[in-house]
Amino acid sequence: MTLFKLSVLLLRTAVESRALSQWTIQRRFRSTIFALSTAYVKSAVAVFRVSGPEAARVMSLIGNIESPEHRRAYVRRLRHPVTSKIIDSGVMLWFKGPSSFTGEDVCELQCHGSIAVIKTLSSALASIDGLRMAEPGEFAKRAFHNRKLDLSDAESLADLIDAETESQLDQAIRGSQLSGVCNQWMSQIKEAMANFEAYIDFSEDQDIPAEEVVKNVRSTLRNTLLEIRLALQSAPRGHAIRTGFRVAITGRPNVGKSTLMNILSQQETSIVSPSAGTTRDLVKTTLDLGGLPIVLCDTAGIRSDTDDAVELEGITRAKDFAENAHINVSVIDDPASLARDRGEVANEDTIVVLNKIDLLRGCTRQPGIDYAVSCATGAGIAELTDGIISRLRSKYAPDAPPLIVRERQQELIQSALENIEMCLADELCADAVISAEFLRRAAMDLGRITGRVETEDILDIIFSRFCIGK
Ligand SMILES: Nc1nc2c(ncn2[C@@H]2O[C@H](COP(=O)(O)OP(=O)(O)O)[C@@H](O)[C@H]2O)c(=O)[nH]1
Ligand SMILES: [Mg+2]
Repeated sequence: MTLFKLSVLLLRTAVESRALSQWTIQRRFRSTIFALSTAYVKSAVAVFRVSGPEAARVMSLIGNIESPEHRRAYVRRLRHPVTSKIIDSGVMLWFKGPSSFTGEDVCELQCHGSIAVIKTLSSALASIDGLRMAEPGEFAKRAFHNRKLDLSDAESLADLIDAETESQLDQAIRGSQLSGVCNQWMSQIKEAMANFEAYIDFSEDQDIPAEEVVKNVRSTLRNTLLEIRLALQSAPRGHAIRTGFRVAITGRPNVGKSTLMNILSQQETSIVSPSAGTTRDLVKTTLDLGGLPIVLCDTAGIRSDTDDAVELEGITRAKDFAENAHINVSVIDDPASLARDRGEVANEDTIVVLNKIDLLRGCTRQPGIDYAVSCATGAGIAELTDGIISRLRSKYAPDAPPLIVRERQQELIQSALENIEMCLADELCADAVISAEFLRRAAMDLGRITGRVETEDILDIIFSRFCIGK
């Protein structure tokens, strides 16, 4: 059984190591790429970026700058390299590789953000031999291959650019620390591996007790395990901050769900109508509530007295979305219907809102009603908004922003955790070869997060296996 397990492990790792070594092969980039780095809209300033071996020629042909100095800005008339016609006056910046974003020679061109200037400069750049327009993400890809960024850095950079709310910004900055943390975990795992390897190699000659090895490994990995578990706990929160907290608005037809949706999103997103069954599809909009990204969703009114197939499908979708939402805002317009409507949607995080208090006389507050509002007069809306924010904050956004934000990262870290746990499982620790193998797999998992399993690591991982049978 042990031999069988070992051969399966060896086979799988061999296949993975091959894939990884192909992944780390350094590609050489011969071409020089350029792109407009700012948006293609009329604006005060536009920036072009050029990267590659011909970047110096761009400085010369467009700005008449020979032998530029590293990190220096030159104010110049920008000329078309073929016609010599002046296109604009602007600033040209020079970054000598490898001290640049991509690690190659980079020239940055700042011009006026007029559409005509942008178009003419684009064609001027394209007319230079050896230059071509960059593909999406190609600058970052070159930075990765030239070891200026690792995969996890590139992911945080993308998150930083996509960030629309403060919490997404905080998280993108925190996410950029993930590669450092993974490298720390990796070196602790390698340290633990060394214990097993010493045991495998030398236990016959020197009397190394197995219990001693297991004890050392356990103490080396105790903190690593704790940190990994903690980081994994925050992963769902990280994912929610990146993609938005789902907030559903549910309730019976005509209670004012669509009206509330429009007030919260401050736009006419949903159709408001006195006739029941107007909203059928899920109507979603994204918004920033107190720095939190929210995906707010208006849903079909939930009722049983309809046999309209489309409406019934809408009701099914409404329930599905609301049951999986971070918060379900359940709207009623009659305090008496509370008992009946409660439990239509199974979601622990439900906020019950009594709407249309402008039409209600007497007591609108009663147990089970969290907020009483009027979408018509605006009464109570601010309190409701604060309530949604504080509910989300207390549950999903305490203290530090999460470290793990993507499913890819989460899966790899989860797999590393499982491999470490397998290694430490008592009966397995009895076999040092298998235990060490699990640690190697954990190290490979973490290496995939940054995309930087060093060639040395791969060689170690492959060749250390030849010690088996020594
Ligand atoms: N008086 C009053 N009418 C409201 C209020 N909120 C919504 N309505 C009206 O109730 C009707 C149904 O609203 P709607 O948002 O379409 O309800 P939904 O079916 O739950 O989406 C519309 O005629 C709205 O103008 C409110 O707070 N007070
Ligand atoms: Mg509606």
